[in-house]
Parts: sequence; C-alpha cells; structure tokens
Amino acid sequence: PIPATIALFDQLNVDDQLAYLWYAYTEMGKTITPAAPGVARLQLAESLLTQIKQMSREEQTKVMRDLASRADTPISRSYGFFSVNTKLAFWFELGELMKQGIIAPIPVGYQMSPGVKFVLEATQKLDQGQQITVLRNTVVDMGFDTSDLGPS
Ligand code: 45D
Repeated sequence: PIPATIALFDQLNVDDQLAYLWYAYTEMGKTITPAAPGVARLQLAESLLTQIKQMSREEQTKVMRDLASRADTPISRSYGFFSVNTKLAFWFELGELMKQGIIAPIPVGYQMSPGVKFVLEATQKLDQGQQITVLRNTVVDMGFDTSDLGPS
C-alpha cells in the first residue's frame, strides 16, 4: 500500500502535490508535534526559512512550486542537501508559517482536485508509521539534486 500511494502521488501535477502535502500536514498537525530531533535538524534549514520569510507572497509560492517541480534554483539546491527528516521538518515549518500568515496561505475558496482527494484518502487508510513513510517519500525527491548533474 505504501508504494501504491507514492505512485499515485507521483502522478499528481505540481500544484496537486503541494495541495496534497498541505492537507496531509493539516491532518497530521493534530497528531505530530515535531520531536526534539526534528527541531535540532531545522537549524540546518534555518537560513532557507529566513530567506523565504523575507520574500513577497508570490515569490514564496514560487519557491514551493520550484521545490515540488525540482527546478534548478539556489534554494532547491540547498534543499537537495538536506537529510530526509530535515526535508520533512522544513515542510512542517513552512506549514506552520503559512498558518501564522508569515508565508502566503492557500488561496481562499481553493478546492482540491479529485486526484488530491484520492491520494489523501489512500493515505488516511494507512497507519501512522506508514503515513510518515509516504510523506518521507514525497518530500525526499523534491528540490534539486546536484548529483543528478553527473561528474563535471
Ligand atoms: O494558487 O525529524 C495550491 C518525525 C493551489 C520525527 C497553492 C519527523 C493553487 C523525526 C497548490 C494549493 C519522523 C516525526 C496555491 C521528523 C495555488 C523528524 C499553494 C516527521 C498558492 C521531521 C500550495 C515529521 C502550497 C513530519 C503553498 C511527518 C502548499 C512532517 C504548501 C510532515 C504546503 C510535514 C505545505 C508535512 C505543506 C508538511 C507547506 C507533511 C507542508 C507539509
């Protein structure tokens, strides 16, 4: 069920992937408090978060779309060097900042597509450990991995 759920996620377009993460996050926010190790890991991500906080709302949304579409940008490259748990903690923090109104929120009246709903429902059927595994898999390939460029 985990690989199947990830395969479904991989078929979503960039906006649907972001929307999926957002709704997974709002569901999990109720059950998952980033553990102390998660918070420690965030120190690595701190400078990226600071840069993003200082951007305009349009730029903030673009950064998140660039991460999801694996665009080659300085921020996507930095993200590519994070460990998988730092990637999760980083997204979690972006979610917190969106809730606090510091980062551009989900547009008012936004309705999730049937594809997003479908993948969310598949995720909800998994137990909590499996859900985290799915989330790890969704964020691990985001950003830009400079090793994909091959030897120079
Ligand atoms: O205009 O370290 C739309 C543990 C529509 C412990 C949009 C852990 C169109 C160890 C696309 C909606 C394993 C528990 C706009 C860690 C439109 C440890 C915008 C785990 C603007 C870290 C969409 C932690 C946007 C976990 C901007 C499981 C969407 C953390 C943004 C999980 C979505 C974190 C965001 C998750 C989603 C965070 C910011 C799932 C964040 C998700």
